[in-house]
Amino acid sequence: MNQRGAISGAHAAMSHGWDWMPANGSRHGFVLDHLMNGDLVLLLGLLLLAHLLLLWGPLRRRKADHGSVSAAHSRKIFTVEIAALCALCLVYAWMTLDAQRLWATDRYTGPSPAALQVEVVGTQFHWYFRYPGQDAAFGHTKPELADPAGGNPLGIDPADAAGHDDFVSSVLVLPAGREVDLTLRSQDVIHGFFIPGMRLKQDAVPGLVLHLHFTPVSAGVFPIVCSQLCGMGHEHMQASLRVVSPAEYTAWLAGRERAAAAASAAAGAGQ
Ligand SMILES: [Cu+2]
Repeated sequence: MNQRGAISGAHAAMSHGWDWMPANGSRHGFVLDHLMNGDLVLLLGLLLLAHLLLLWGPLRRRKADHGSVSAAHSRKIFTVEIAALCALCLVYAWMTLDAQRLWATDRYTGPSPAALQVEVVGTQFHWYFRYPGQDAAFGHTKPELADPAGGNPLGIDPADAAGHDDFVSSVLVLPAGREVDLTLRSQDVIHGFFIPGMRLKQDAVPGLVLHLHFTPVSAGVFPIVCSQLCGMGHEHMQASLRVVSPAEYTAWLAGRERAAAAASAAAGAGQ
């Protein structure tokens, strides 16, 4: 069993029914949940221990002041307190390094070349998801061509043939079990692309092209929200991730690609 499999099993064993997070649907989320639950239990234990030490130390020292504990013993108590605090610092350092190692494993390793490519664009106050079509290449976009009412919210340049089969969806549809590489952009201000059920959060920043890769493993519908206060309509900036079986995804993709091809042909005939 690999590390993720082992941790996935551990997560199942740790499911107590009082978890406040939504059910996890991503492959990497099991490791994150395991880390967070473990750290919270550890921190609760340390909190209790620290308060016991805080009570125990002064009580012992008061006894020393009344002569019932020798000066040498008092110094010993002080040494024990310092040692306990040093041990606590070491535990915190270990927790930090453990979290950093997990972050590096998930974020500093790029997606596999076979990962599905989807572009995510945030704009006040919508999320758009662009699929590259059968040529697997995104067409160029121009901000001045962006026209949501005219059916081209992202400003896909009709002069670029690579964009003719691109299609834009208001729902992010992905097949379960396949890695996806999201290309994240913003058209206006900073938005926060957040899928709690996938344990995924990344800002979309104007002028930057950022990537986010993950593998959904559970079929279902997962809310997508904006985690940055991006304007007066911020609370309406919501969308959905629909994770389906590979067969359902293939059928959905074929339908959308046919529709995009028909629209492109109609636009060409109208010119
Ligand atoms: Cu936003």
